[in-house]
Parts: sequence; C-alpha cells; structure tokens
Amino acid sequence: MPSVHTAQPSPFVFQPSGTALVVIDMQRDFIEPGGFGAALGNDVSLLADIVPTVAQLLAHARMQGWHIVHTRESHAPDLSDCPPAKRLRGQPRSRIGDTGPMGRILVRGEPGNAIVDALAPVPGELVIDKPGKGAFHATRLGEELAIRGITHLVFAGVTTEVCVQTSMREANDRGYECLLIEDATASYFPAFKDATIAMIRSQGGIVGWTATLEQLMEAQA
Ligand code: C5J
Repeated sequence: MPSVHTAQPSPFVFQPSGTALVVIDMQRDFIEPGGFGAALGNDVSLLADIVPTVAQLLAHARMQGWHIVHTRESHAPDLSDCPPAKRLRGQPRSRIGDTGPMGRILVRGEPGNAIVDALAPVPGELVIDKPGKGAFHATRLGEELAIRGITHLVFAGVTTEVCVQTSMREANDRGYECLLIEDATASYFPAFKDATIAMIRSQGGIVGWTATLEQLMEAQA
C-alpha cells in the first residue's frame, strides 16, 4: 500500500480505492473580495494564494482515481438552517443572507456560494452543502462515504482552524484516518494555521497526520 513516509508524526499508509480527497469550502464567499470572509474584515488574498496548490492536488487525486468531495458552507434561502446564534455573531459589514456584490451571503445557489472556477467540481464528484463548520454536521457525507467504502480522508481547503479542522475532528471521531495537506490549506490568520497543524499531529497524531503536497506526491512515485 502507498505510504506518505515523511508525513508527520509518522508515515501515513492508505489504500487508494478507499481514499477520498475532501476539499473544504473553496468558494467565492471566502476567497474573493465582496464575500463573507471580506465582510468579516479579513484579507482574502491569503486564501486565494493556495488555489494553484489545491488545483494541483485535485489533479493528482483525479489521476490516482481517488474519490473527490467538495464542500460549500451554505444556507437555505429562507435561512431555516442558520441558527440565529450563527447569523448574529460578530459585527460583519454584511450578515449571512444579506445581499452583497456576489448575491446573498452564504446562501445556496447565489454566485458567491460557488466554488472558484479553477477548482470547479467535475461530473461524478460529490458536492456537499453544509450549514455548519463541520462537513458531517447536518449533511449526508457520512452515508456517502460509507456507500463508497472510504476509510481514509485527505483534507484541503479553508479555513484551516475553522471548517477544515472541525471537519477533520468530526472525521477522526468517526474512525477515518485523516491527512491534512499543509500547503493546500489556509487561514486569514497564519498563526492559527500553524497552531492547527501542530495540534493535529501532536501526541502521536491525536487528530491525524499532516504532509505537504510534494511529500504526498513522492508517496505515489
Ligand atoms: C468560516 C470556513 N471560517 N469555511 N468558514 O467561517 O472556515
């Protein structure tokens, strides 16, 4: 079986047929000016910087025949799946459901909710709309992975310490072996990204493993 032998904190061994790449929330609302990320006062260019690396990772996963999952943080147009606590938290310039330059913020079907063009899903790839930070909460992801016999998940996307880490922890608790690709994830706060990577691989891999894209690709060579 392939092994990412330089992964931290130890080699990550996986069976390609039981592996899925999970790309978290690479959507315009977080990555482009005028979306939810910018409304919260963040510098979205930090997230845009990883798009080419995520594109390379996606191409690699497609070539290897892995299953591919894309997630979008999104809500129903009537916001029935958005708890008031989530909508009212903080002091953003625009709240979830408000109209911005890319349509209604974090609402399903709006232009801003789409995955950025460079990483667009292709037919046959699973797209999961999630109302929470975690990809398993209030979604069919667990059932879809079980149907496909998936045991190993490779994570990428944004933001490292929010939706990526929450999803990886949910997956870890459900028994999946999880690997985070360090240069295919980003945060508006670089120190939070670094801390998340350190947390994941601490204590012998308490949440899973981490490796760079290059280290992953070496494993396949
Ligand atoms: C956030 C996410 N940061 N996708 N969402 O609100 O991490």
